[in-house]
Amino acid sequence: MQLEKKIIEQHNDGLISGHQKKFDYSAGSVANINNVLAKLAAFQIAIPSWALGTGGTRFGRFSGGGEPRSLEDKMEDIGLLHALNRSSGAISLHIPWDIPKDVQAIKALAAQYDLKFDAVNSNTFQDQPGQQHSYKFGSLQHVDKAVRQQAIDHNIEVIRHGEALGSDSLTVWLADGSCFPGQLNFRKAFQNTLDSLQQIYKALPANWKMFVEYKAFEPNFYSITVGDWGQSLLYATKLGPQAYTLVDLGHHLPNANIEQIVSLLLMEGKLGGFHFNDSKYGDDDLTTGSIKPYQLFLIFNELVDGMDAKGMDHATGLGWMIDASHNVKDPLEDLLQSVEAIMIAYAQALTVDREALNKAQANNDVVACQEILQEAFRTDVRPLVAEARLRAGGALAPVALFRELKVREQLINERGQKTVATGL
Ligand code: PSV
Ligand code: MN
Ligand code: MN
Repeated sequence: MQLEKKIIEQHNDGLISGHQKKFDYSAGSVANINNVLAKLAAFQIAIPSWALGTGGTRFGRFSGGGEPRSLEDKMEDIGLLHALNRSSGAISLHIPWDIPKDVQAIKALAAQYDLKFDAVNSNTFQDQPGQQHSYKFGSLQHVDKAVRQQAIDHNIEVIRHGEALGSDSLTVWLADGSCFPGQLNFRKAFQNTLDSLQQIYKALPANWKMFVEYKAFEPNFYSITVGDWGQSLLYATKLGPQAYTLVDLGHHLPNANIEQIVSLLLMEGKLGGFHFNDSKYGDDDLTTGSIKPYQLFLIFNELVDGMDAKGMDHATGLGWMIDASHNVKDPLEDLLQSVEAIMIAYAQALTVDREALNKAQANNDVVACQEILQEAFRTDVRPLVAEARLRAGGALAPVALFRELKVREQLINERGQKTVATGL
């Protein structure tokens, strides 16, 4: 199904007077409101192809019905999200789950839904049917050169798929590591991984970026070979100017100061992009902003400050992607909530009185610093985000419209109750 403009306009007509009052009030206190609205409208967050079905847990999976059965269905879902919020104009593919059968047809579909192809992701954390060597003991780090070569070849194949579609970045996340002390020689594992990444790096087209994603633990629980931002930065630095660190918010040990990590990576020109999600304990992959919205705001505060200092364009300077999926919500409603939370945090960060903050910091006025940040965080910027969406042709209340139109019921009618997407 594709949402007609007319339907969105009718929905907006019903809400416009209430919205206008809220927007006028909020806009009154924002300097450069048109500038803020233009930045919000330009900001696009890629949707991962694997988040469109209900996520499983280690203990079970409770499918929701009408889930995408193919890459075409996944794109249809993201097309719906983008029509509703005008901020989800990109898809991130995971290979081999999403290998296109007909590249030209997939590109035409992307154009129809107004979608770009974001980073392509390789998968050496699972064995695929018919695969010659197993990744049980790692992939790019493996003690056996033949296994490493298989994983290198896979990553190069992923780059080629991405090239054909018009993507311009590769995200490498490795489950490589060890579960028990003594299992692995850390230095050899690092050297093997670096050597493998170098082979992949050589295959990158000149305009491409490689994102090296780190994760503290899971599925290996004693050591992970790209376990934190320091290790990722080490790889990215040794690899060269096309390699960057990717920050997945759920991949840190509890209470890590992610905003400080982001600030320094950005300062060093080595921050590549994000996987947004939220968590209480580990890599929980919960809806972005559902647990720690203040942390999300503080991250965006560093991003806006750091990107402005370098004259970087917010929308295109880094890779913005969601990496969340779970068990109990409608995946599409969940993604609408994640995108909204990201847009709110970004809008709050855009409205921070930076001059006053700089002054307060220079005077060691700790109280004023907190007041300035919390003034922005506690101001309701939702009308600004809604106005940017309205001007871009989206819906004033995306989740409400999704429910009014009974989108899920329509997808179930179209695809069936028991459908399974390829993926996790
Ligand atoms: C791993 O936990 C991760 O965050 C990586 O980004 C993977 O590519 C993704 O999840 C899907 O498994
Ligand atoms: Mn991730
Ligand atoms: Mn993860």
